[in-house]
This record gives sequence, structure tokens and C-alpha cells, in this order.
Amino acid sequence: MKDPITVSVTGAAGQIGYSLLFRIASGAMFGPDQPVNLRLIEIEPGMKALEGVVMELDDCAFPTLNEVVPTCDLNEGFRGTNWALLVGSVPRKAGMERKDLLGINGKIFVGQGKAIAGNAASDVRTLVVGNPCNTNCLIAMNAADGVPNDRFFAMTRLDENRAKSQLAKKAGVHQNAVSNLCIWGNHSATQYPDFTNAKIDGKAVTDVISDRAWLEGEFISTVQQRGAAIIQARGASSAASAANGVVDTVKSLTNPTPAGDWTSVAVCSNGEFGIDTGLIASMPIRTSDGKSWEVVEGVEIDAFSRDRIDASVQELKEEREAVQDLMS
Ligand code: NAX
Repeated sequence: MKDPITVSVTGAAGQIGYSLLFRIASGAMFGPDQPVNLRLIEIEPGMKALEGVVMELDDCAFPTLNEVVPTCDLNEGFRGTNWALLVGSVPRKAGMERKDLLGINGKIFVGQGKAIAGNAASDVRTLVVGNPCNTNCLIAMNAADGVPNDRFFAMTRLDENRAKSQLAKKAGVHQNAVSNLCIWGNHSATQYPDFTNAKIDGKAVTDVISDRAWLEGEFISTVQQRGAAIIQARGASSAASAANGVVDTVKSLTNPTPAGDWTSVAVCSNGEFGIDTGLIASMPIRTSDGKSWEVVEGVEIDAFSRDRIDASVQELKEEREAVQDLMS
């Protein structure tokens, strides 16, 4: 039997948690022969609901679930963790400015970054989902003294999956046919789903879908606004698809990337593609060993893409400025 992988999940009693925990525990994230320990972190008011979730995890009798620890103590929650999945955050309420939201959540992510640095396993990797996820990730990374920057990620995989599905529908093919789809920039309405480099069955999307106006217009806005459309239809924000995005992100970072392809995740920029150093920005990355990863070099950025990437990066710079006082 392999040694268990320890996974910490914040916001464990929330909507995404309710879908995500069962996927991790069932082996969907690390495989059917890999035991997992779950350390589930909530704030005090969420602990009662978390108790119920833990009862349901017990009732599944998953062969791959080794241990479950529910807690509202960050040190206990991140003890020995290999993967910290930071899902919980405070939602924007009526009348709240974006800056206020950044500040409120920022403080949470300072505490979580410090607790990860103080308690996690030496190989810890952190994926931030809670919004605004890029800037929350930036704050946690800056607070986590001693943990290398390349262990911090913010999720744009749900956006990638949404974009692939839209392109497949338009072309009348299965979504498996779509590759090389990069989401650039911020996980927000400024994100840029890059159709110029994407492929369908190995051919340029622009050669398969001749409707350029659709690609430049409806395609981009549908992906950017998909979260709002789900809220409109469901009366609640994306949860199962978001949890699936988390599973896909971790799988993509722990398994070799298929030849010639890449995946989207927001990482700490070293100045690649003219994106300011130190920002957590989504770009194309790949891994050959499922441990270290690299930004894909040589992806062409035409003038149309450049404008959109720059607009999203500008937003990230403004977010960073708004939380400057939280950065050590
Ligand atoms: P819910 O409101 O259902 O759940 C959030 C949970 O987090 C609650 O149970 C709450 O008690 C807990 N929580 C709040 N502060 C906490 C803290 N300091 N420590 C631990 N737990 C804390 O939200 P849910 O629908 O699960 O969404 C969670 C986050 O994911 C939100 O910020 C949401 O905006 C974000 N999303 C990010 C996506 C992405 O692609 N990056 C897509 C989906 C989602 O919108």
C-alpha cells in the first residue's frame, strides 16, 4: 500500500467542497490505488455543516479514504499537507466595493499562507480557488516564507474547460478534439480565452471555425460571463464544475502533459510573455514529470491577443496595488 497523500481543503462545508471532497476521497484526483487523508478546514459557523459532510464521507466507505480531520484551526488543518486547496473565501455582498473584498479576503490568505509555511509537508503545493483567486494566491505566496513561489497556483481550469466545450459545440466535434487552449490573465471577466493558438483535431481553430466574428465576440464573452450565466440559471454559483476544475488542475500538475499540448493555470510570472514579474497570471504551462513545471515557450501572441492579455494583466496590477499593505 502506498503512503497516503494529505490534502487540506478550506471552505470544506461550502458548495464546491460538497462536490470536491467526494471526488478526492473516491480516488478521482490521485487514482484508485492512492490513499488520501483529508484535513477539512472551516470557520466556526461552518463546523456544524462540516460535521454532516464528514458523516456522509464516512457513509461512502471509500476504499481510498484513509483519515478525515475536520477543524477550524489552521495549524492543525495544514499539518503535513501535500496539497492545500484554498476554496473558502468571503463572498462579495451588496454595497461592497471590489477593494473591500480584496482587503477582507487578503487578510484570510495571509493567515493561511503563514500556516502553510509553518505546518505543511516540504513538497506542499497550493491551489487557490476562492475569489479573487489570483490575488488571494499572490497574498498567500508572499506570506508563506520558505515555500518556493512555483508551488503556488490559482485556478483557471474551469475557464479552460468552458472554452473547450464552447469551441467543440460550435465546430460540431467532441470536446476531446480541442487542445492547446490557454486562458490568459485573471480569473475574472477580463480573462482572455485564446482561440488563436487553440486547435481542433490538431488544426488551427481559425481554420476549422470560419466565423471570426463569433470567435472574437460571442465566444470570448460567453466564457468570460459563464459564471454569471450559471448563477442566473441555477440561482447559485458553479459548484460541481468548479470542483471538477480543481480535480483536473491537480491531475494536470501531477501527470505528464500530453505531447504538444498545455494546460492553463495561474502561476507566478517571471516576466514571460511580457507579463509583469511577480503577478499570479494564467498562462500555458506543461510538466514532463508531474512535479516540476514550465511555462510553454514560443506561444505566438498576435495583436488581437496582446490587447486582451494586457487588459487582464492591467487588472491584476490594480488588484496587487490594492493589497500592497498585506504583502511582506
Ligand atoms: P460557499 O459560500 O458555498 O462556501 C464557502 C465556504 O467557505 C463556506 O462554508 C464558508 O464557511 C467557508 N469559509 C469562509 N471563510 C473561510 C475561511 N477563512 N477559512 C475556511 N473556510 C472559510 O462558496 P463556494 O460556492 O463553495 O465557492 C467558494 C469560492 O470559490 C468562492 O470564493 C467562489 O467565488 C470561488 N470560485 C472560484 C472559481 C474559480 O474558477 N477559481 C469558480 C467557482 C467559484 O466561483
